[in-house]
Amino acid sequence: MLEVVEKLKSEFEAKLAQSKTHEEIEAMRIAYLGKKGAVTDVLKDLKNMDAEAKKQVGQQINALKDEIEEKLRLQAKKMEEIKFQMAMENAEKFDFSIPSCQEVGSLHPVTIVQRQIENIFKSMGFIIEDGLEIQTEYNNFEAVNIPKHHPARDMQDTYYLSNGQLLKTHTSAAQNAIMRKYGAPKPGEPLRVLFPGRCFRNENIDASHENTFFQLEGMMIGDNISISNLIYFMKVLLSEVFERDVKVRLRPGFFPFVEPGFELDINCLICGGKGCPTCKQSGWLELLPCGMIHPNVLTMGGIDPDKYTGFAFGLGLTRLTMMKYGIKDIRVLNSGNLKALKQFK
Ligand code: FA5
Repeated sequence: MLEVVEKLKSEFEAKLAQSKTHEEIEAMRIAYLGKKGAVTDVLKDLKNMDAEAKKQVGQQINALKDEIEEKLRLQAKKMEEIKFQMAMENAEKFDFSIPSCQEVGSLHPVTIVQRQIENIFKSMGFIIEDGLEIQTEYNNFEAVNIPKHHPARDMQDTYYLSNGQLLKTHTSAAQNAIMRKYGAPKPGEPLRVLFPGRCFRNENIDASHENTFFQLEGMMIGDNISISNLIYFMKVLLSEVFERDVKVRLRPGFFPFVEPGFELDINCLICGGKGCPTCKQSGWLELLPCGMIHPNVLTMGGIDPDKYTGFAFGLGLTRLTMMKYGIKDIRVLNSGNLKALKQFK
């Protein structure tokens, strides 16, 4: 009987060496270990043996069963490894050291200028805040001293949402929340915040007006802030961005949230001040309105106007970008025309 077991074993090994597929392995499992398999058949013969032989042959057969199972398992594993190896050899070869993308993207010109200004102001102790695009009427208007029915609301044709909120018409909408967030400044440590953002107005679109455009607002509040601080920061801003002298003019401007208020216009860099469609033939472009924060606005922001003063400015960031790069028409900046936008690196 032991010879039969030995024969079975060598027969199995010969077949196993020939096997190449999972199907063949499965067929061998059935042929040897299945209900009607060769090993099972031998087990059936045990009942005719005496006790001693039963024990000896039984052990041999059980060992063979375990061995067959293990060898089938290892053979299946080996096949998987060979399959994987072959797949790897046939796979397309990549050189991972070659840069994957030949075309490198670029930042939008407005983002480039925004970051430049942020860096200038950060170096002067300003923190950057991110105002919400959807605002309440209170934040956009009331909190900056533009009560209901005030004529200034008509100057900023507003997109209202069905829930009564609105798309912010100017970055000044964040003033109140920022004042409340940081509170009254400590002596000698003025609050200095910069808050760029996208604004929306239901405008007639032309070369210098879009219905979606960027502003960049700055605010400084302390116990001794004056117009000369305001003028200093405006000068730094423009000379750093343009890296040369640019002609500007300061004239009185009316904004309910500042008193006094100013309009800072830039001499049109597209036509050199001669007059063109970008500056509507005037030679000047409104760029940087500013002023001393109105006491009402400070009060609504929780800051005592008898103790503190401050300035604010609301730079037309999209227009500044146009002037810096000589872009004649504001629509280019919202066009998604990659060919045009990629020039500004
Ligand atoms: C304001 O929005 C004020 N909140 C600015 C301000 C802040 C004044 C703090 C004082 C103190 P104005 O509506 O003028 O102001 O807009 C500011 C700038 O945004 C303009 O000078 C202009 O450069 C830009 N701007 C306004 N409307 C448009 C538009 N439709 N398209 C592109 N740029 C615009």
